[in-house]
Amino acid sequence: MIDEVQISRAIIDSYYRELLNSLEADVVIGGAGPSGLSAAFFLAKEGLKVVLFERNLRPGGGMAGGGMLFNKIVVQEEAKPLLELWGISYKPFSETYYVASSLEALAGLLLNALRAGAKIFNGISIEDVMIRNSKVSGVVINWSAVELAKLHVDPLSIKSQYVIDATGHAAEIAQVVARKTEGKLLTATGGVIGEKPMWAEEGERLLLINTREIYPNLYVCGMAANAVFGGPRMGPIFGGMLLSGQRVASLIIERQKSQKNNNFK
Ligand code: 48F
Repeated sequence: MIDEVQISRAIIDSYYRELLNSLEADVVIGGAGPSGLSAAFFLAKEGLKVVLFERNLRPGGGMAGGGMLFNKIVVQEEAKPLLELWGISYKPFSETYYVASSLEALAGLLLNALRAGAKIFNGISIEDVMIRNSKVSGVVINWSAVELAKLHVDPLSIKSQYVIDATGHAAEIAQVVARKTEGKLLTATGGVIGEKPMWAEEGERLLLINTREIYPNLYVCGMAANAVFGGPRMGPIFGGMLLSGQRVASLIIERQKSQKNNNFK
């Protein structure tokens, strides 16, 4: 016998438990695009408690659309090992370019991040942060449906040791912090400088340099990193996004390790 109420109970109970268990995290990530998912994978694989909030119904950000809805992505040599790590098939195209299905890339990355243990909540937006003693200490969330309908509904808060802004071109979390601290980001202006016009090679190069801490305990990766520091956009080459997620994860993992070592001294 199939009982509708039992189905409802199963969904509400398991979701509610997962959300309750996510109120305090090691790392909260805003945005499930390629860079956010890559960061989630590497952090969760290392055993950190990772909670990711994605505004849209479907994760993936700009990845599924490939280039102008041609659903393929291009990845350069440096990021090929990541495709292999996540079991994403690809084909070489000329000497140093590889092409993958944007759908397979998204599916492979998402599955790997989930299986590594990252908790991903879709349909929830980060609208604000918590700051204590001049350090980011968590995020403020609300249903995206509430945001879209402009309903006057107060949000809820999640505590986190680190927050990663992986919200893409809009760098939404960095924007909030810049505004609420009156320009205390670690950029030349103290604010979000804004992304520059398309230049794929320079954009990819700067992306990894720009992937870093931008306010105490707030990191930025992916397109948001170039938006914060004024780097160019790069279009549908995705290697940099995946490597940026890996880089932000390694910065946080190294920091965690050195803190632990210091505690033992
Ligand atoms: O834009 P997006 O894919 O960011 P990314 O990881 O990758 C950029 C590429 O897709 C592409 C590119 C490649 O060369 O330039 O654009 O940097 O994904 C960002 C995700 O963040 C979500 C948004 O819905 C998208 O899925 N997002 C944005 N703001 C918020 C958010 C927010 N305030 N709270 C939660 N999710």
